[in-house]
Amino acid sequence: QINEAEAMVFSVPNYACQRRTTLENHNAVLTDALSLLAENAELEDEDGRGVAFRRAAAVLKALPKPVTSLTQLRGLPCLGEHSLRVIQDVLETGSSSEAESTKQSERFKALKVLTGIFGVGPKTAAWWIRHGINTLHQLRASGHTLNRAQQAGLEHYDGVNRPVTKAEADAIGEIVETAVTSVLPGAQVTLTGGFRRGKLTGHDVDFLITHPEEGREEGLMPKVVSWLESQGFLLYQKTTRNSYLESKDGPARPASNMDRFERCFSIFKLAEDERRETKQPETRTDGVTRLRASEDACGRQPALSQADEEPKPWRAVRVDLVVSPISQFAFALLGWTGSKLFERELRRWAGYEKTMSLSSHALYDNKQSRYLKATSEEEIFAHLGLEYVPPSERNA
Ligand code: DGT
Ligand code: MG
Repeated sequence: QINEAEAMVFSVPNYACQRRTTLENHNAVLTDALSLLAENAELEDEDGRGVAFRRAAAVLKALPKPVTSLTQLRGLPCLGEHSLRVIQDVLETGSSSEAESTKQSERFKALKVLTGIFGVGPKTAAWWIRHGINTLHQLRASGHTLNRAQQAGLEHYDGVNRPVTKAEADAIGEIVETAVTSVLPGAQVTLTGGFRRGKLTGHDVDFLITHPEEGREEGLMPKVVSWLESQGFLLYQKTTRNSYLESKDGPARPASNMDRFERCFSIFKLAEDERRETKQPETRTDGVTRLRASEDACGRQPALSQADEEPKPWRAVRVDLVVSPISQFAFALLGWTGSKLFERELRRWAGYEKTMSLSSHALYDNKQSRYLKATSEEEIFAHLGLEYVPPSERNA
């Protein structure tokens, strides 16, 4: 037991975008419990409660040392009564009884299984549960009509719910790069999402595509998708068109955070040999990187989980593609790198502290009634009066 008087009292700024949050987490037991409760709130379609738990977890992720006593947390932001109760329970007993009982509840398990189907959200899952459907087996047997996304989600359930490794993300990056430069030479592909923040695994792979000449990116997505489809890389895809420039009020103040880029939600078919071999020049010449990539790619899951099933020479991977004009690229890059909470906090900071509106397209200054241009993420942070935070420190 550490003497309370000796224990360090922590201090962190209010907004996650003012903090540097690396992947090194000294309070994983606490943040796992709070994240589980956040996930449960989101699965129950109670986003407000979800955000409160996410904010509390993010504060603990930013601490330089493990928390040993509640008094160290005095004065910290975003720690509500409920979160503090959870923290106290973990500090006193080693685990959170609320998180543990939630994890074991039939409802949580059912919601998690059903929303694990690509194309199924909390509302659909809750509706199914009300109609006695708690498992994939029951769903299949029920004869409920599924839309195209859900059908694909059910068919590729195991692949879509298996973590994607960095090696697999790089292999898909190569395929996307080949597709994009085949249909539009000079176009550029950037890996965004969690992998850009340095995560070693992810639930999907996110890419941002642009062209250095404004306007050349128009109509690019259907061509990329056709190319990928013709090569047999897509198990499912749905493309939504850019409506930002077409909206009636023109490129006026973006009304919501809703993304209006050309976007493709897809499920990729990634062959075993592609997963094993990363053909990027830098990995080919760098023995160490390639060795690590191969280890990741043929690691535990395939051999073990598919041992008693029909072995597949490929796996399914969720991939998101977004096309942005170069004039909005910096905003899109910032908006698609995450984490989700970091993004939310950036927008909250912009609105409450700066009277500005930030989206993945633009930054609007409500006081000056004008857009603030930026060609880099650094410029956007500067407009917002924030110290620049690199992607690897946006893991809030
Ligand atoms: P993951 O994939 O679970 O390992 O983790 P992330 O951080 O890659 O999360 P993901 O893939 O859900 O989203 C990546 C980032 O893209 C996320 O931080 C926020 C952003 N994002 C996702 N969906 C949308 C959207 O519909 N609109 C906008 N503007 N941004 C989005
Ligand atoms: Mg992602």
